[in-house]
Amino acid sequence: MRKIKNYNLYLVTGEEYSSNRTTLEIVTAAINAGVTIVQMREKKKSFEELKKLGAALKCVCRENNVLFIVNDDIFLAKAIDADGVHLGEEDIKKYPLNIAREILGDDKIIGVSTHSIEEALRVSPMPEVDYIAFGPLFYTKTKNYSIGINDVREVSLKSAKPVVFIGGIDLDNIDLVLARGAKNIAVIRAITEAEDVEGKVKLLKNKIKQYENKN
Ligand code: 3NM
Repeated sequence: MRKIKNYNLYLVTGEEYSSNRTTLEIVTAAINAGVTIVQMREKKKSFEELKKLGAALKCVCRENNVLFIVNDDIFLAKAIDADGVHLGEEDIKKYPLNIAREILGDDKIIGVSTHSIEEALRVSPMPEVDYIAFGPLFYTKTKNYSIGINDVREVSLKSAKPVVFIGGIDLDNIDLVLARGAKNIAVIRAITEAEDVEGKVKLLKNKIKQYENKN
């Protein structure tokens, strides 16, 4: 269960970027069109609201064999029996990875955000870590900096675990990332802000497939 395969289109949710559609609507459409991992990341909802939404999202994910990851909160991930949790620096300060692993158990996926090549190469070999995210590559509304694409190739080659690239990725720049060896792409707005969510997912998936077929 814990092994993450490559060539995923990974949707991170964000109701504030969903143009008056619910996260459940966006996720359902995105899964229909081929998203393979979903992370629930809703910064404005309470624990109880997240528990309810999480249960519904997990249901759609499970029916479609899609991994369901919860952002930030180990206890929420455990409460809704998600497939795993995605942790940032602040989360790890509160609950070091060995504690997070103890709480979650061996079967759950732990992903960790990284923002530099040094951090990526330090974090990826840790035994508790199943994948890393690397970004933000491009300008994105949720961060006040971007790190660019210079290290995409090296991180792809040297990371001990699968890498999910994130941050401002959309159809107009995804080739720059994939051509440098990226195998997994995560997005919020490229999908949540799309007028035609299914159409957009299919286009992004096709890009990832093109590079998968080349390898
Ligand atoms: N984490 P969009 S970038 C949630 O680099 C998140 O750790 C990032 O949103 C990181 O695809 C990011 O809309 C935002 O740019 C991604």
